[in-house]
Amino acid sequence: MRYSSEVENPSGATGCVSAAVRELVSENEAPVHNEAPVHSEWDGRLARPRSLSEFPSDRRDAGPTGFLDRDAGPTEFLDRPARPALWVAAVILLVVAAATCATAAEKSPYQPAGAPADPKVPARWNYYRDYAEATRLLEALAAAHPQRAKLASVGKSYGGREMWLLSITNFGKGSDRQKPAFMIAGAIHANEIQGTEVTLYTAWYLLEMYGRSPLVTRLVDARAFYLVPMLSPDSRDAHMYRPNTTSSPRSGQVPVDDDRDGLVDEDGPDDLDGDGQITQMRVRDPNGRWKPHPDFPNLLIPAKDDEPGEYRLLGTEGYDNDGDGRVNEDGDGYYDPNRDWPWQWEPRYVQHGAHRYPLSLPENRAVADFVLKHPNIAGAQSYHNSGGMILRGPGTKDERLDPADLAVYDAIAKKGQEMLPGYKYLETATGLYEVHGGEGDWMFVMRGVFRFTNELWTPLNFFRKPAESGERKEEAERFNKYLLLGDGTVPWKEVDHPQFGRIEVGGMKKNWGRQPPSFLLEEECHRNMAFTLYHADQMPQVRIQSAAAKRLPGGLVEVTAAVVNPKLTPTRAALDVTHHVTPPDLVSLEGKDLKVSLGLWSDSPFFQDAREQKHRPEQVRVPRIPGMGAVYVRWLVRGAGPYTVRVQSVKGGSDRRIARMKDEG
Ligand SMILES: [Ca+2]
Ligand SMILES: [Ca+2]
Ligand SMILES: [Ca+2]
Ligand SMILES: [Ca+2]
Ligand SMILES: [Zn+2]
Repeated sequence: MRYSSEVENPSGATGCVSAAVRELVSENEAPVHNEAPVHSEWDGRLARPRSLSEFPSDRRDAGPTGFLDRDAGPTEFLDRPARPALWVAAVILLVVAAATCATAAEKSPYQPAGAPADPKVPARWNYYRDYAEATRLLEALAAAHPQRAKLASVGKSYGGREMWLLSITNFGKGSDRQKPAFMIAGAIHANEIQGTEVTLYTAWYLLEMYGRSPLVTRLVDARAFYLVPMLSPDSRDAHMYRPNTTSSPRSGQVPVDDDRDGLVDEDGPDDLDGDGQITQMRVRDPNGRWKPHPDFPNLLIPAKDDEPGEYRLLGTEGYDNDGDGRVNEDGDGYYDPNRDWPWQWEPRYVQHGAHRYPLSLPENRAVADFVLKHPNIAGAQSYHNSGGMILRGPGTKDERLDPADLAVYDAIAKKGQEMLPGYKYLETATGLYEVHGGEGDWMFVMRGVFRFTNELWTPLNFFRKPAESGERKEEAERFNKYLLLGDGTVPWKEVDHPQFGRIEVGGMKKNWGRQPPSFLLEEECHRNMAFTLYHADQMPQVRIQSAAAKRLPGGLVEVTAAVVNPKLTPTRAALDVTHHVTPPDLVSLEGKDLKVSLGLWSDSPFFQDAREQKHRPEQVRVPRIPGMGAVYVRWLVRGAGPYTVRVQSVKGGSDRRIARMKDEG
């Protein structure tokens, strides 16, 4: 059984005593869990370690034990041996104070670089949370950081689980909808479980590092994060609590009649030895073509061409539940939730895994509706496993990216390759395989969102070097033997099979292979999070760099504004501009006593190739503000008085500047 890692206040105690309780609890991962989430009682006490100068002056001089320095002014009376009673009393008081409060007031924990040692919501990142526990962590984060996190559900899964969305931004500095937003979607393929942990870690890190890390603070102030850690929550629990392999279930739990026999999910894998693992079946057979590996006897390898074998492989653990002569032909699902999205969707006979029609799965529909209602999403990340890849679209070979959009993807992903050793930047269609109806293409092509899919976990991590070709399985066995101390496999053992008689089952356990073992999980979370924070920082952010008015002969005034986007990503992708996915950016001029008679914009400060906007010239529609670039807008107006220049971008945020005509002082 696992327990909640987020610590809550079990006794309602306050002050130094509960700080001590907290220390004990967080160290021991005590199985304490109340319904009430972590709340503000912790806030003051667990605030960031204060600098010395913030302590009251009398404590500032206290040594590590709480005794006062003899040379300091206030201690003078202690030097007088003539008042032993007072002296003793003072010592007793100080000892008591030290015993109760020393830990909290004077010993702030050593902070490692990276994540804080004293977070408001303690959490550890070397294990996997089930749905309920992930839910509790999200609730605890939202409760502990109410100014910066809101937990909501975008809908319910087929199995009735809430589809959690944690929105993170500094709500005191504007609502999430006014800011460029970055969305992270975890584990649409439920067996790819660490996608959820990376997303949860990102939430935890953004909230706990706010005020500690300048970058995190800036991002949480100026951007919004929409985090959906579990896109397939029903199957997450299925993977954990039902017998499975590392690769199952990829599908959600909506029943499907895979073999068209009129029954649904009637013959899945079966755990013949009852160990919770679905492994492999073998039978000793001189006509079989398999033999044990000489160094790793648990691993079967093909016998040499001229050599007799010892075993016959019988497939995945299980038997023929429905007596149709086939074993394990219709398990959980089956459909692929990442073939369900409305771009280049194809039916099952073209695209394996397609369900009934685009967004016919309730989980995807809920997420898609949320995305459609939030056009401020400018960047996105989804997490899958495995292999160590940073993937971008297109997912089908007949599509091409505009070179300008490709340049943006390349720039971000190349940084990602540095941050994620062993990860390769690839195009899905040509680098991995074709995907019709993938979530990523839908997000980019139909919502204009620059989005990556990371295939988490690279076997390079086994020994931090590429395996010799054809030696992947040996590498895994070596890693299992020396680093997992043998915990990663089920040794072959005999069982009685209803159809095959006396056979053996054994092989790899479900909890590694596609997902990292405990001691490498936190690193995977952190590195991938860092990549998304880089991407989120590079989302567009519009700024009015300058606004100036110049009086022309004849009573006209020329107002010129430079609107910049000092980030790598343009306010709209080239594809967005071409296909009118989102509205253009608006640069407007307002003033009580102004009448605008002409509006122009140009990519050049000299207004070469300027374009005029004839209809409503006071609000110039700019197709996009390029990444690391600027757009210049000019108006001819009649009148005087203060004026306001405003820029509004669907994906790039907004800015405004109030100015006066020069001669008005
Ligand atoms: Ca069936
Ligand atoms: Ca088993
Ligand atoms: Ca069957
Ligand atoms: Ca079966
Ligand atoms: Zn996947």
